[in-house]
Amino acid sequence: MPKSLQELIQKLHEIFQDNNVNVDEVQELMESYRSNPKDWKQYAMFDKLRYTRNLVDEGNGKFNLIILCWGEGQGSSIHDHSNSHCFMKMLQGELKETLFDWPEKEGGDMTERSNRTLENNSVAYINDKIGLHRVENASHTEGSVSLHLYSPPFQTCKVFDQRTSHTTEAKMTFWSKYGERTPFETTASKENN
Ligand code: 2CO
Ligand code: FE2
Repeated sequence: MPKSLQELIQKLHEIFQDNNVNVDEVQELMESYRSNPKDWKQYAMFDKLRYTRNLVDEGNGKFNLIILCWGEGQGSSIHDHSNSHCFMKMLQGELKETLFDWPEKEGGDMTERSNRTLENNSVAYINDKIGLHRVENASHTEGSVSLHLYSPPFQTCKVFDQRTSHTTEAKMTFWSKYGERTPFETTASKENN
């Protein structure tokens, strides 16, 4: 059982040396780490306008490990994961995850398939075969922090307008990398989903 985030990262590197990802193994490993804010607070930078994406580790090119900070009421658009695996572990607070089917055609409303609340230390998994999701911090009193593993890493994803199903490409950007705020020039206008 990893006793720190550093130990978890070390074990993830070992697992991902193998080219076949075993989803259950990764999910169980991430679940077995008990969140300790001392391990990750250097990466946890909040913005008052939107959720932030903070790069922690590039997994030897096999995965990206990112800490996302969700202020009160902040959430994502409906989005896909560019054919990657997405693991999402709660480090602090709670997040609401709402699942959607891929739209069959543009013009119609996207209806919710289901939703659930992710509690601290739990790990959720999604990929494009499972569907699309929206993630939000519904709390009015507490920020949420989550640890995301994407494999392979991706730089863009699709975002969807819930009313029309209209699809656009969004660039994935980092608010910080390795605990250092990303210079303003490289994070232009269209951050996150
Ligand atoms: N996929 C979103 C992002 O990386 C966060 S929602 O959880 O997968 O910005
Ligand atoms: Fe997502």
